[in-house]
Amino acid sequence: MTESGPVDPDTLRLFFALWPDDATRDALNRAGKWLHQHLGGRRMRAETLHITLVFLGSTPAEQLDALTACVDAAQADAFELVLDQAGYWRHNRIGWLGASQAPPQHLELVDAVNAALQGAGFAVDARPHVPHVTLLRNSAGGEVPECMPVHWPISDFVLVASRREVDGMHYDVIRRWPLA
Ligand code: 2AM
Repeated sequence: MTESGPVDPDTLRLFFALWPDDATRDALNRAGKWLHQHLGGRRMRAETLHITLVFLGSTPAEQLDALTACVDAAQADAFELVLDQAGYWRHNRIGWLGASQAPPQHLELVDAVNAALQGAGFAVDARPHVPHVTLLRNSAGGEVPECMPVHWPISDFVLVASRREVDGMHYDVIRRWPLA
């Protein structure tokens, strides 16, 4: 993951994401506190919690208009995501909350955004999408308990620019698209 490096005002670090409403954010933040008691590590700040749909990384700012225009054509339906599984990935020391069964609408949304981007000539990540909210970083891991499900009503998706500041990553939602 490349989140650091020199700041270039002509380059944006971008990703498409699901951004929680206030009630879902509270529920995710509570899940983060709970998982932290089991796995330790560094909790993500409440205002940063999200699910990445498509990661773009460094993108020239001059491509922003073309990027948002092509995604205007991506169509997908609203849905509810049930995050019912906590987990830990040793390779990146992340503690996460995810869906044991991602609904088809979620995968269709990821496919629609990827297809729109590819059609406009943007390079997208070829790795399979694993929907998850990162709750903890730098965790040593441990036994992952059963979790209380978080029900997240999804009615839109967003484009986010990330900035590294002294107190950690900051995410600016720069565009929002409603789902049908
Ligand atoms: P993570 O939480 O699993 O690390 C902003 O950095 C968001 O983009 C995070 O949700 C992060 O996922 C994801 N991300 C960062 N680098 C990535 C990469 N190289 N490929 C895919 N997703 C990435």
